[in-house]
Amino acid sequence: MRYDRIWLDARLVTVNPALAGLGIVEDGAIAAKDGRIAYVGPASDLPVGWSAAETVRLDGSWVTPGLVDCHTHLVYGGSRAHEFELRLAGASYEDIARAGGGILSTVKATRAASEADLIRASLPRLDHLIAEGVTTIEVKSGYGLNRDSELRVLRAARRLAKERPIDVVTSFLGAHALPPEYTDKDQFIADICAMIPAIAGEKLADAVDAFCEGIAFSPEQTARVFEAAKAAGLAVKLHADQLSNLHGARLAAEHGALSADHLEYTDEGGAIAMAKAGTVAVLLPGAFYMLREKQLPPVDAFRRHGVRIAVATDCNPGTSPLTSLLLTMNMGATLFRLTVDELIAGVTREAARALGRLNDIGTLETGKWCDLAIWDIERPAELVYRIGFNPLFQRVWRGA
Ligand code: DI6
Ligand code: FE
Repeated sequence: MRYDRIWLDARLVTVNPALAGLGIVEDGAIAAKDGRIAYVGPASDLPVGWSAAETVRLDGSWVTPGLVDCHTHLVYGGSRAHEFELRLAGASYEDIARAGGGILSTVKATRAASEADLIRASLPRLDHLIAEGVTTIEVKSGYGLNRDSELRVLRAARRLAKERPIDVVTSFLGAHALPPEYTDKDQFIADICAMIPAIAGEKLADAVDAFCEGIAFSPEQTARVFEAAKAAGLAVKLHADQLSNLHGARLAAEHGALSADHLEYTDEGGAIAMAKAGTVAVLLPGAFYMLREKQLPPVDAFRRHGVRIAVATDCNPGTSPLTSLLLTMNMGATLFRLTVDELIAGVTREAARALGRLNDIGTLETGKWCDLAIWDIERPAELVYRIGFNPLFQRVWRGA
């Protein structure tokens, strides 16, 4: 067998579910051919007579799958740093929203931005994630809230994959907030549903998301969005039970959602429904931290019922201005008491599952894309333990 590239003397965190724990292989080798993994496993089991155009010796460095940030609102215009100052001075999220701030201030700035402006604003955020070994990112729309602006955000998100060596998965989050030109939420939902066929036709979105919450949209309105998505052949996911329990987790599960996200107020029934449907729980400790939330997501119920857990940055200008998946892992440990194994699986295998991409990425297994993060660490726990330190040695996307 002739490989394009082989990495030897590696310690592999394969996250292969057929192996125990994180699927660690000491004295491992991994080889790429045409961008995909052609061999992964103990160096001693390499096929006899292998050769490679390039051989890299890693001196015992750790290799994980490239990281997957499976929930972001990375593409937006403007900044909300001033609102953060107001909040520090005592203003509430609601005070700010009433004064025209909050989500709507980002909507205004996003609508005013060209596609080029949006790309320019998003690249530094993307580069920060890339510098920590992220090789796949999900990006949601939801700050445009009219046809033109939502399409522009989705196009900008797709363009990011041409500007950088990264895979971008997109979600249409038209049902994020009621824009100022509407008073009737049902009418807005009808108009959002009417946009979905064109978005699917142009392949601008891989999935449809919604914000099911008292301050956003009801379960009934969310269900209408899900039906429209299904009719257009798109997967669904949901911002569920973040600030109150509207049984969004159960609703998402009943619609076969890839994931339900946030979930602080989800109850045991929601966890059971998610387990049955195979809906991944995407936990977002950055938003929990930023909002000084007290209600913890029901991690034990998820574990008991076998719900898969992913973690993500939720990178957005209001409630999670976070562009570090490593810091997110640390927050997941300190705030949610997730284990190191859960967190590493949560930014690789389970994040890939939450995007419906597990066949292609998320673990080190033969046939998947050769997306790798190579780390200068002594043990995997260091990825979770350190705060504000980036031990990435090298990032590999599609074998190069
Ligand atoms: N949940 C959130 O926390 C954010 N969006 C959402 O669906 C809030 C976004 C913002 O304040 O801009
Ligand atoms: Fe979000």
